Amino acid sequence: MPSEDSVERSARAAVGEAVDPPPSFVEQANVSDPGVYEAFAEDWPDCWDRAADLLSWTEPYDAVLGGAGPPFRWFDGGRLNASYNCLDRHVENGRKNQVALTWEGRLGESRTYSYLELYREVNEFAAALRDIGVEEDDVVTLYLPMIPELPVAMLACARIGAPHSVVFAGFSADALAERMDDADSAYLVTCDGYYRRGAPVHQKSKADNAAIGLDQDVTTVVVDRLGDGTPLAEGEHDYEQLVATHRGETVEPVARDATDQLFLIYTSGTTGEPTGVRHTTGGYLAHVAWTAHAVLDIKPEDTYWCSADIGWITGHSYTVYGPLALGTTTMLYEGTPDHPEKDRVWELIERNAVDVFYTAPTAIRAFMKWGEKHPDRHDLSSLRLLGTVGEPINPRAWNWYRDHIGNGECPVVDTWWQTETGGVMISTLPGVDRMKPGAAGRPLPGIGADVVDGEGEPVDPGESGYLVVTDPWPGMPLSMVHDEDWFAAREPTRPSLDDYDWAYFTEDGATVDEDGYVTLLGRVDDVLNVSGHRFATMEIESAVADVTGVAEAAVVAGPHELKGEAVYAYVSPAEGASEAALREQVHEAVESAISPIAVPDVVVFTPDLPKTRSGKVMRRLLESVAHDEDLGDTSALRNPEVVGELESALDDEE
Ligand code: 6R9
Repeated sequence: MPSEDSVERSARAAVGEAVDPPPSFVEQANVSDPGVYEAFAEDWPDCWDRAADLLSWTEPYDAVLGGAGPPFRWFDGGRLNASYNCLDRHVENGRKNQVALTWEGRLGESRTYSYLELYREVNEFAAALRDIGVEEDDVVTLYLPMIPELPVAMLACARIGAPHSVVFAGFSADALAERMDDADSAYLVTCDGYYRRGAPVHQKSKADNAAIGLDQDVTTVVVDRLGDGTPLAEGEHDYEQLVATHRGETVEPVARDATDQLFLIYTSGTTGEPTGVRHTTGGYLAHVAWTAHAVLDIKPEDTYWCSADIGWITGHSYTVYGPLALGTTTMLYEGTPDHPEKDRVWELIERNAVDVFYTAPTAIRAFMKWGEKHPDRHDLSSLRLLGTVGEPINPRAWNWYRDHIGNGECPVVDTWWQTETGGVMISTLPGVDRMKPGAAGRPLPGIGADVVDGEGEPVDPGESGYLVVTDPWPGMPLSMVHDEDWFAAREPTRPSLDDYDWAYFTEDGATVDEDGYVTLLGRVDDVLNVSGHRFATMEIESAVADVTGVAEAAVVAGPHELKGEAVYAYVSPAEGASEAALREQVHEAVESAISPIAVPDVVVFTPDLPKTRSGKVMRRLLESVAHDEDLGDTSALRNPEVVGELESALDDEE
């Protein structure tokens, strides 16, 4: 297990000098009362009424928190509809002409939807989905790039109570098939193709390949993204035509129980198999609306941009549901940050007068590398708040972001959370707290979290340990697909949490300082975080090991200046296999089994993998080799001679 080592390895993370939020920000902040932490603590769990109050309920709930143990039932007895909350109520409140969605397309196109326009298209597509047979609780898979039809389809599903399962567009046919099979999803919305860095990606043929291996018959809707009219097979539907057929129709939003599933999203867990996390309608929506309000300080009149792809949880919570529930203008960008020029992001912020920008450390590190001349060319004075998510951010990048993008005046929120948590759990409140570059902050009001040692005892300030969540939170999932007892099952893994009535182990290492600020140290399980995207080492490893000519393979995380972590594949080739050809095949295999993002950065060939006497591959050692660290005692190895070969093979590689 790499656990303790990886905690130690990253324990070098330093925290920079604390900074106060500027008074001008505090004055206008959605939440600026320092008493908010105490107020929540005194009134837990009823404090979460404040989050629920940001929503419109068809039926009020009987209890803020129901259930004495997992599954907890947040806002039990309440009924609501997420699409009503994101659309209808803003239209009804005289805000129909405000822009809900502004889209910047890859080919330089742009489109905006007012709340009324978005409401109409969502209604029409909801009617269309019903027409092709989708019923309440049917899972609809959405396999689309960053185009407006993606949030439209999500909200249309939400309207009729059909959980969506968004599969990141960059995932392969195999990955799509695996997720559709697991979710038993018989409906798919995809597109003909799209351009990535000028090259066409044939999305529809990936979708077709996925469907071949599935037991269920799949009904497919295709968006004509390339604009060249895709020929459709029997039983396939064209998005435009479907919507046109239902022009002007409205669909009554289905009242869902607060604990009914809003959507399903797959993430990489320790097991190596993608796990489907089911998020609820009431708790999830309340959590993301509240955190979008309190942490991201979103106001209805803002233009807000979260650069994450909707294929990941961040895009679900903070591009779609949180901002639209609050009635703001949310921006969607289809392109890449360096195309056509490396100032693309800043040009978009200037042109759209973006107020709040939320991105990932991996992007910030790339911006730093490209240099401040790019942001300096643009007027970024519309920005009021900056946020980051997905990985630890080092103080240097944090300060660069604040100085060069925020002109030293915008607070920066470093928000820690996970697919499993649904929304932000640890961050500073920008209108209340001092910021410490490199530390995410305290658990938010109403959130219980501790850093504990292996025995489950809270560690002393400055010591590293495991981050655990000690109280239920509204955005918690009801369950994982096929694993109803997921929370219970995760409890005893590591560390020991026997002393807690209930706790959730996040699989992250962390330290905490004397003010309760948490600094994250990275995953302690076998999950890689490449540019903020989660992959299980086992997932990648099995794709590599499947290549003919690979005798044995192991995949570990290595360092990467921009991506945070790099994928290192150690391959022992079969007799007579050509290394050059194998390297190519390994790249292709991972790209087709998972995604181009997961393709190994480094492939090291070695005659043998280092093994313990019981024959287990010593991953810890492979990680240390990748990090160019002292290897410590290798005497427990069955084949210690392989170590020197590995090091020199890696030197050649680099
Ligand atoms: C939202 C999201 C979750 C994992 C998480 C942790 C890492 C996320 C972080 C952070 C340090 C932050 N992580 N935010 N690490 N500081 N502010 O990213 O969800 O894709 O499920 O990843 O990402 O390791 O456990 P997800």
